[in-house]
Amino acid sequence: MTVATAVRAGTATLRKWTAAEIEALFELPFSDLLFQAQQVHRQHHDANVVQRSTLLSVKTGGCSEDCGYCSQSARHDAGLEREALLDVGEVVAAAEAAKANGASRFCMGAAWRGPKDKDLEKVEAMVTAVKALGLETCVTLGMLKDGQAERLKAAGLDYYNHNLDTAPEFYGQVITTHNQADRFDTLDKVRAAGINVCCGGIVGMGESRRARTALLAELAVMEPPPESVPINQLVAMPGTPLADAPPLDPFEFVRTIAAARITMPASMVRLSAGRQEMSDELQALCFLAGANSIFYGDKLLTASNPEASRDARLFARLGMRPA
Ligand code: SAM
Ligand code: DTB
Ligand code: SF4
Repeated sequence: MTVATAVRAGTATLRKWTAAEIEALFELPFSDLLFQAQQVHRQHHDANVVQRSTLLSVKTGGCSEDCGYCSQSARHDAGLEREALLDVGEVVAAAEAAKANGASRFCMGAAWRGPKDKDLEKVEAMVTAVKALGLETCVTLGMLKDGQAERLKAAGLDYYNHNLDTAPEFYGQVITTHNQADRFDTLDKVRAAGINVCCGGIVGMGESRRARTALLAELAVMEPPPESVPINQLVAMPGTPLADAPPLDPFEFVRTIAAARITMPASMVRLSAGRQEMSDELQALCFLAGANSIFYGDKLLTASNPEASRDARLFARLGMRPA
């Protein structure tokens, strides 16, 4: 059965996608690819609804890792002040504001290789307090040790974000202080603890199309696929090794979203970092390609994101409903 036949027959979920098959999706005429993505999208989701998650950096800068895209690595000079872990009260105030603005999920990020047990106590308190506000909870803290995922689950954690970031063949050119085997180890711990998995990657780092398809293949063959799949467009942060990465063709970004939608039909595909640099028209194409979630609020972790009022205007123009 060809990819197209499988998609039309609605059996796409049963397929083990290979990078070559996903490359064939990328090679389709743009309109054909978007048509397939729309069909899959509408079989599994309300095509006019967008879920909104708000991010907060609860521990900024000074990270031991060397991820080439990241402003928070201690090895790059992106001009960031290194900050201590926030107090629970500050986090609750930000979560209340996010809820008042309409976010349904609150995601707390820390610039760590992984949490120390002592730090985790404070993060557990944050998770419990944010959950008590009636928000879904998500954290991204780096690599977890045995027992830490269970502690987070007991505190009320709904989602753990841990990205594969890029294809195995490109990974070592971007990050040398950990590898994808380490990432899978943490993803296994999260899944085993009964926490929903949020896992995606970054495009626009100078990777090949083949690398983009290999990343999607790794995500799509997970059993089960991640519940949330953030597709980040590189935000080229001054002072990082990727500050001068050549910009990606916007249509290639849309193709990446469409291929994520087709290969992971039931997942929430999040149009993640990079929206501030996108036109409304490009974002509309991403929604047409099957994106149904965004980061919402004027800041990501350290980079800026569109103001809530700009998103409200965009949704109104497109007749889309936030969730
Ligand atoms: N330290 C933890 C980790 O690396 O897993 C959690 C925080 S880290 C900032 C979370 C994710 O943000 C990364 O995996 C990467 O996908 C994304 N990210 C970081 N900097 C980015 C940038 N400049 N542009 C796009 N995405 C970025
Ligand atoms: C994800 O995939 N993207 C978010 C979230 N998970 C933690 C982070 C984007 C960071 C963008 C750059 C910055 O704000 O420093
Ligand atoms: Fe550290 Fe995460 Fe940034 Fe890598 S992406 S340098 S692990 S904060």
